[in-house]
Amino acid sequence: MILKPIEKLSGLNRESFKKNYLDPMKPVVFTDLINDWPAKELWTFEFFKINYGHLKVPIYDSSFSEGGKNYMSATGSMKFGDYLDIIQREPTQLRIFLWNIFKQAPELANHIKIPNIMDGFYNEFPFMFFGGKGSYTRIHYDIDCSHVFLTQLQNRKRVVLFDQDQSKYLYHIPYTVGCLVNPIDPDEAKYPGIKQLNGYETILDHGDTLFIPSMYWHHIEYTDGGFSLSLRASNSISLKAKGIYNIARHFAIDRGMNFMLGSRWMDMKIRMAKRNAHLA
Ligand SMILES: O=C(O)CCC(=O)C(=O)O
Ligand SMILES: [Fe+2]
Repeated sequence: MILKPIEKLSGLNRESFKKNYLDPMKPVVFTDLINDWPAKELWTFEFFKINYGHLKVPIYDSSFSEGGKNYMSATGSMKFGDYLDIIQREPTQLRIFLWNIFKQAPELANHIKIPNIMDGFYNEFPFMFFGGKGSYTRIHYDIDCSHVFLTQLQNRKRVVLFDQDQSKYLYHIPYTVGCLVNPIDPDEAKYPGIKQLNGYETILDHGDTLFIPSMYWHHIEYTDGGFSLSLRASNSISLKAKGIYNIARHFAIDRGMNFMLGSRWMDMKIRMAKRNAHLA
């Protein structure tokens, strides 16, 4: 497996971003995209605890992607302040995933700004991700096919990326946006295709923004307890159409089969993933 470091740049303008990263679908880290956001300095653990600690938040653990009962759903809920205490204090697998905090706290939108590095940002879908030290968001690609701008706002996280052309060596699980391989802890004996993998990696520091091109595989490891915010953008009708198709297929086929067959459906998909990698 080869993992190349992702370039970290400041001062990128629209033209050079389009030419060198957006059009060729190449990831890059901006070190200065949010320099004008009040959130960059304001949003600390203490800030959220004092002002929003009372909110109830959905909590996820590692069963999120493991098929069966908890597949793709929250494990429970907790007071936001209690959750922040935990991730500040100790390693934990507990995460808050894809949380639109602005629905409960619309005034927070004044602390961020939609970048003008490209057109097509969805103003209504800023999501937040929180995780404890040692937790991870398993490798997946985003089902809606938008480009993602992931900004680190507290401490650091490690991100590993792969283009779609690597799907077979990742043992992509059919009908899902997930795969069998864990790129941080690769088991080459079980998944020999891993040796062919060619991807990217980076550590996001406070204030860094990672451009994840549409449909790129991403695996995120919380090297520290911390949080980030993602903004999404789509610059083409065909990407939007693909996203809608993907979401419809997921709900019709994957969730439906999971409902009927439970963990047997996951077993079937795993066999298909292994067969595809073997053929490749
Ligand atoms: O940071 C994370 O834990 C997950 C981020 C992610 O998957 C996304 O922004 O699409
Ligand atoms: Fe994602």
